[in-house]
Order: sequence, then C-alpha cells, then structure tokens
Amino acid sequence: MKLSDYIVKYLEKITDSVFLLSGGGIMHLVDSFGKSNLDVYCCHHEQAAATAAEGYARIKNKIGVVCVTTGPGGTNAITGVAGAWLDSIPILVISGQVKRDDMMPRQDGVSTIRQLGFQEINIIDLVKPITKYAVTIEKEDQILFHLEKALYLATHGRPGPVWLDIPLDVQAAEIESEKLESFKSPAVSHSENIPMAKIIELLKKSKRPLLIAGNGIRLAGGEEILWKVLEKFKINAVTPIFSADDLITYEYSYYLGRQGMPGNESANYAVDNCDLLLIIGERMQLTQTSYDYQKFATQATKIMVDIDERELKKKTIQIDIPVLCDARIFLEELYKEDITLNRWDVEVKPINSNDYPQKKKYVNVYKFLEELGKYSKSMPVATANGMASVASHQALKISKGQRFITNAGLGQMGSGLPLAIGASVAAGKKPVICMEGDGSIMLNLQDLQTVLHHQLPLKIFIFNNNGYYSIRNTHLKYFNRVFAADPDSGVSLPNFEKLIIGWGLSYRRIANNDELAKVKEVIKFQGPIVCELMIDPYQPMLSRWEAGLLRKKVEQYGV
Ligand SMILES: Cc1ncc(C[n+]2csc(CCOP(=O)(O)OP(=O)(O)O)c2C)c(N)n1
Ligand SMILES: [Mg+2]
Repeated sequence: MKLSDYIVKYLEKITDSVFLLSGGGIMHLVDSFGKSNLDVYCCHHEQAAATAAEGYARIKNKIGVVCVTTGPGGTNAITGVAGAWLDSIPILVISGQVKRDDMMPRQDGVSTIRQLGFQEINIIDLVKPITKYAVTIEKEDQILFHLEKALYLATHGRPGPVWLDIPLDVQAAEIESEKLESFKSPAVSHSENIPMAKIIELLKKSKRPLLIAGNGIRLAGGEEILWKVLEKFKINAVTPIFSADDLITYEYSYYLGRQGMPGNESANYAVDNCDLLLIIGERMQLTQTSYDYQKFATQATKIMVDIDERELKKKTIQIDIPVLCDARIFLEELYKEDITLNRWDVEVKPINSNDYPQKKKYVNVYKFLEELGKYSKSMPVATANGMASVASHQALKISKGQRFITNAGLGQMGSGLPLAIGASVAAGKKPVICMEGDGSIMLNLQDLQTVLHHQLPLKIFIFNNNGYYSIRNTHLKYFNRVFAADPDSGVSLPNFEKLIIGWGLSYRRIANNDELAKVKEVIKFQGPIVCELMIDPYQPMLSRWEAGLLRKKVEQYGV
C-alpha cells in the first residue's frame, strides 16, 4: 500500500475533516486525500488552515488535522500552531518535506548548510518549542509508530499540537501495512494524589470561597461533572475571560462573570475579596492575575488544580495547595464529598450599555452586543482580539451549552475568521457568529473565499472603528500621539461594502443604534453574510482592573 494512502486511511479513523493548502511537496498526500472519505477544506493561507483546525478541535473536543507543504507551507502554519500550543488545543500538522536525497546534510543533528532541496526548511527545529512532538519521518516502516505516538501525545496529559514532517519519497513509498511497528502507550497510573481532606477542611472553614473554572475542565471532558459540582456546592464561580467564558453561564445562579483585567466587576471583586480560591484547569495567565500579580487574591488561601506541574510553580501566582491532577478526576472526587459551603452574596453587575455614551452617528458596541445576545442563542461565537473580542467577552450573554471561542494566549489578529470556519465545519456546517476587527480581519481576509466556496453560513460582524482602536489608545496614553493605527497615521482599510459585494458575499451595514434591528435579520439570514458595524472610534469601554483594586476592608464583608 502507498504510504500516503495509509496515512489518509488512518486519519479517516480519527476525524472527518482536514484543512489544507496544496503543494508539490505534499502531492502524494493531496492525491490520497482526494480519494478519501474525508471532507477537505482548502484554505488560502496555512495560518488560516492551522487556526481552522484549532476552531474545529475546540468545538469537537477532538484533534484537528492540517496538511501543508514544504518550506513556506510549514512556516505559514506556525502562528496557528503557536496559538494551539498556548491554549492546549490538540492539532496534528502533517507537512511535506523534500525527498530524503535532497535533504541537507547534518552533523550531530545540526544542518551544515542552509538548504539543499528547493523549498527545504528544517521545520522540525522551528516548531519543536511549540509542539508536544515533532519529527521528520525518514523510515517508512515507522509511519504507524509516529502517527500513534503523535496522536497519543496531542490528546493525553496537557493537550497540544504535534507535527509530522514527511519527505516526498516517503509519502510515495510502498509499505506492508501489517508489518508496521506500532506505538505502545505508557501505562497510566490512576492514583492521583489529591490532598482532599485538607481541601475539604479549608472549604468548610472558608467564609468567602470562590471557584475559577478554566478550559482545562472542558479539555478533560469535565463539563458535566463541573455543573454537578456547582449545583451541589453552590459555590460562587467565575470564568477566566477569553479562555473559558462558555464553561459556566448565567443560568447558574452563583455565576459572577468573566474574570481578568478587562473582565467584569463582580468577578474581579470576588477575586479581590475571597478568602479561599479554588482554581481548576486554568493556568492563570497575566490577563487573569494582572501585571500587579503580587496583589492577586492576597486574602485567599489558593488551591490550584492543574495537569502541568510547571504551571503550579510559576512566579506570577503563589499557590498554597498545588494539586497535580486531571481536572475531571479532581471534580469527580470533590463531588463525592458532603459539605455545605458558606454562602457569600456578591451582587452581579452586568454591563449596562446606557452607562456608555450613545452618539447619533455611531453604533454603541455594548448596545449592539445586547441586541446580538437576544438572537444568537446556541450559535457558536468566535472572536480574535481588539474591541470585537474584548467587548464581546465582557458583555455578550451566552446560554448554557453555547460555545464562545477565542485564542486567549496568543491573541493573534486574523484568528476569528478561521476559528469560525473550523467551528462551523465541526458543527456540521452550522451557522457560527464571527466577530472581527476592521484591522484584524485583514490578516486572514483571503479565507472569505473558503467561506463562500463551502457556503459556510457564518455571520461575520466587522467592527469598523477606524483602524486599530486598541493601538490608538495605547499610543495616546503613553506618547500622547498616534502612529501606525489609523488612516491619518499610516493604516488605511478597504471599503468593506465594495469589497464584500465584489467578493460575491451578502453585505449589510449597521450605521447607528437606530439600525440595530438589522442584527436579527443578519442572524436569521440563510448562508454566509458580512455585517459592518460603524462604531465610535472613541467608544469608551469598561475600565480595566488591576489586582487589589476592588478589595474591601475585612469588617465590611458582613460574613
Ligand atoms: C498578528 C498580530 N499582529 C499585531 C498585533 C498587535 N495588535 C493588537 S490589537 C491591534 C489592533 C487591532 O485592530 P482591530 O482588529 O481593528 O481591533 P480594534 O483594536 O480596532 O478594536 C494590533 C495591531 C496582534 N495582536 N496580532
Ligand atoms: Mg478596529
């Protein structure tokens, strides 16, 4: 059997879809994909292909698969892989490599020249620091071993991306599929070391306990048990803004919102004032602790449950009880306990759009999000960064089970559209809401063609705020002038109306608050549609939190 056919047969067992961009360096693989039962989505940039695989993996909670060619195909995919690495999303990248005879000579593993084969690049050394496993497969009879090992590593322990680089002649090689070496997965010991007695004692003693529930819970398949734990213990809970805002929703009576620097006041108040903080499956990046991390939850005894030991020991968070454990197993063990926690009431203050200036000429971003929240129930939502992501994560109400995906660690511009593509594919070509900045969407605009080609029914909202709102604000704050952020300072953007219509996609514009009724029309529209929102370039947003800002004096708690 031809090796490329063997790979594709193997992939048919683990996924239904592949994101790829063709090339001579993967011609055998591409031909095999063409003969397979897999749905192949040909993207127009490898960054988009890798990020679409991330979106797919997030929605399915299964591995996403990408195939890219030698040299530039691989290097273009790196940003998507970096995002998956930081947010622990399992994706498998298969890249082509020049044929073995054309590969550069190496001495002690180091290439002695820059290149031998055309479009050759040592991609493995480039991606090693951002993958759990990355190898060039130089022996055809090891293909099964590497596939199995890569898949195992991507999806076990802390998940993440893996990369298999396959020289052209290896792709074309004939193999005897019954005689292939296979990978023996290590025996996993299930004896997790949870100091439960101590944790229970602390929970019982606590007057103001708080839970931060992170995406590690979803990755571990622990959503269901999380909700059971919430219902049983009625603990106040927050989600880390951007990374897990869809894990707990306001259907839970004691949900206090999205926590972090740009997050909700109630959630940050709870962190500043809790006396016991239980963090599960969340690595607590600086967005959560703030740069003033020495002041983070200083009144609280901190218990942190994570599967990655190194996250429990980093300098930006001082943990009293580190628990090296799978998030789902921890929740299952906790659920077995019978204790009543002290109730500590925190007033939930959702963002009220009326607290922000309403100008006749523009859409108020929070008004728009209120309107969107009425119609977007159950549709997955994808965002990248900038106001389109920040304001949405602050204010968009979602319902239980609805997904809300964003790359929280890399925050790369241009990721919203491909995340939405992958999400729609994963959901069986269902509608997905995509919110992108006018600046951000430019970085993967080309993949509107993928949306059009496959008629993926995305509802794409472009937040037109005259360029890079976030950058403008930063420069005004630090330098009192603006550069490289809007048309007057060197960054102009296209006429989106002409562009989208010229592209053959449907277009709507919402020019001001009076036109917000169009949101419903856009959401109910059959097929893909782009809606441009004309937002005040100086739209004020919720003020940022720094650790300790909302801390009260102890005697004020009343508990
Ligand atoms: C790939 C990448 N390049 C640069 C940045 C730095 N950056 C952060 S926000 C931003 C501006 C984003 O503009 P837009 O998408 O229009 O959002 P806005 O801030 O205007 O709401 C830039 C350049 C980034 N996050 N990602
Ligand atoms: Mg913008």
